[in-house]
Amino acid sequence: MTVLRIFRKAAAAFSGLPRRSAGRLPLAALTAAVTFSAGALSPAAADTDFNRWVEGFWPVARDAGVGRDTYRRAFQGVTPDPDTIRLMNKQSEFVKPIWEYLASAVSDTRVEKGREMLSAYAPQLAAIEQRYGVDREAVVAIWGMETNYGSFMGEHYVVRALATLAYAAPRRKDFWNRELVTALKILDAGHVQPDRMEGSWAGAMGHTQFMPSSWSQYSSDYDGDGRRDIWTNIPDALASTANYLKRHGWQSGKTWGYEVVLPRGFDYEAVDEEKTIAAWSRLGVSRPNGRNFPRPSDDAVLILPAGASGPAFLMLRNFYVIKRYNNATAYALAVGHLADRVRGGGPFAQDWDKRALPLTRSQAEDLQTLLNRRGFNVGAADGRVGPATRRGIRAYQRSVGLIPDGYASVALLERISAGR
Ligand SMILES: [Ca+2]
Repeated sequence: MTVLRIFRKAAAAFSGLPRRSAGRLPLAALTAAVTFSAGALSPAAADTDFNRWVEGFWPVARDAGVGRDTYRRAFQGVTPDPDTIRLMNKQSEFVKPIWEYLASAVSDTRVEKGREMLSAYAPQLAAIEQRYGVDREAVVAIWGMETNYGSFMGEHYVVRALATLAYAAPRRKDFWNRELVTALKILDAGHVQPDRMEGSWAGAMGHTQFMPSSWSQYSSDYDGDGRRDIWTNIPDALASTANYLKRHGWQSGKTWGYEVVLPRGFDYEAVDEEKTIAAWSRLGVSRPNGRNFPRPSDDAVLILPAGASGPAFLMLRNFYVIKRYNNATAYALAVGHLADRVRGGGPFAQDWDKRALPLTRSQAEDLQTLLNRRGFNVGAADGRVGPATRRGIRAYQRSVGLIPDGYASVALLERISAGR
């Protein structure tokens, strides 16, 4: 699952995740990719090598039940995908500030279009809501986030993208092999024609950007024509998204979370903890504009996506279900907020503090190294800010009398670099 999520994340970067520009090319990249990008072999020679690989892969597909004709049609004229080669080793360096990400992910245009889709597919969405218990706005919001309501599905032929990865990716060959076999089985069963099997450079497919393995487990045949067609049949795709959320534990009739306001003198030790909403209320946590929490007994986690100077949120179970679609806080917050906006809600009440810039990957590595050196053990310095790093940051913040919000900001790095 972890691998799947990493690559779904990579795939979704092209449909609206925090966009990160090119960073360092790791040494591991200098394998098969060189064959195409740096001219170690001529393109023709590379294609011959690829063709041999395609022939060699046939027994694997055959043993999985793929027909010879399907295989031949699927690979007709297929060459390695240069976009996939270029992007498969790209390291993310920049982390887009969450306010910039949200501004583009939940733009007025996307909100407007979401409302149009809600009305255009009203009967289907009502039936899907009834069947899966997932509210229509959440389904539409994921559709909007993944492919801008089907206007951008990636334009890559899925078999080509996955075969390129199975052939040339320096790591996780088994994963790509399995995804490719599954994609071929989808063609073999006639769910979609090869020329319509569109997806991202990393094989996330159709309106909902499912990897083939997700398609196998979670796709749905809404109209009952025997095909689970997430590429050209919008109700099939929307039902598949609802099914995915339901199967990952979506709680019917509940929201994803709430924007909240923290009281003066709030004890930030409670950040990242889970308590009932009633318990949060007792600590003085409230909703902006005097609104009530509808269900005080729900459990919720308090998060500060950009530190103590930005908006705060109480996240319910459904927020973490959305993260199963794409394991990024910014993504899940954007989906939840887009759903609320599509439903008629307004923008967040609190402003982001745009000075609270997040760290790039290499800056995060530097911060981790410095924290380790100062005795705040955060584990390996890998440039990824996870729970261990946040714990270390909080311990450091406490030790120097800062608000322990655990946020890895540029200001924090500057301070610790200066030896303070
Ligand atoms: Ca169908």
